[in-house]
Amino acid sequence: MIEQTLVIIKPDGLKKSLTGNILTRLSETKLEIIAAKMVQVSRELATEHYIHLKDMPFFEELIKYIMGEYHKKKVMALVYWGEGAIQKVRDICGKTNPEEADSVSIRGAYGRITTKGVYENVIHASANMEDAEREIKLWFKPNEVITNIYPVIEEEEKRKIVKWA
Ligand code: 3AN
Repeated sequence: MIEQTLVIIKPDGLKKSLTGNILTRLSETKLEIIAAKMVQVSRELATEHYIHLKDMPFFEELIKYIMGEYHKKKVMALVYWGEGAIQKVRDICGKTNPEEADSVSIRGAYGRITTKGVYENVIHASANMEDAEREIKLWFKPNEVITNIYPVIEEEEKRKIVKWA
């Protein structure tokens, strides 16, 4: 099935200059990149993204980690698209726990567990189609994605915008 999946290169990945290595590994999937941008993650975005983990003891540390409090205050967000995209990307990422992840996977090669017990696993990838849709709609506006993946609506809106001077 043709699918789309959200990938985030997390602050530790950027701090460790792993962007190129990670994108190269992901290119093995032969999937297409249909959206990409740098993001400074707000507390609101971080909380919404990890809402399913809000009752976990490591939640606050996880929020600080994805906001870049421990590395750089930026992440790279991408959407990969193509046949079996979700599983193909998850396979290359490896298991959530970097110590359990296959050592040739991205997380196995580059991830670590901090002394506070947070998994710094350098990359996020959507777990299933439902999560992918929720996450892509959270991180990207329709006009930032070059392929029509979800239905859109058009609305007139008058508001202040910032443009190049
Ligand atoms: P995945 O990112 O593999 O889909 P989730 O959604 O369960 O896994 O977890 C999101 C993030 O929360 C992980 N990438 C990791 O940074 C952190 N995390 C998950 N489980 C734990 C745990 N048991 N201890 C510490 N951090 C965790």
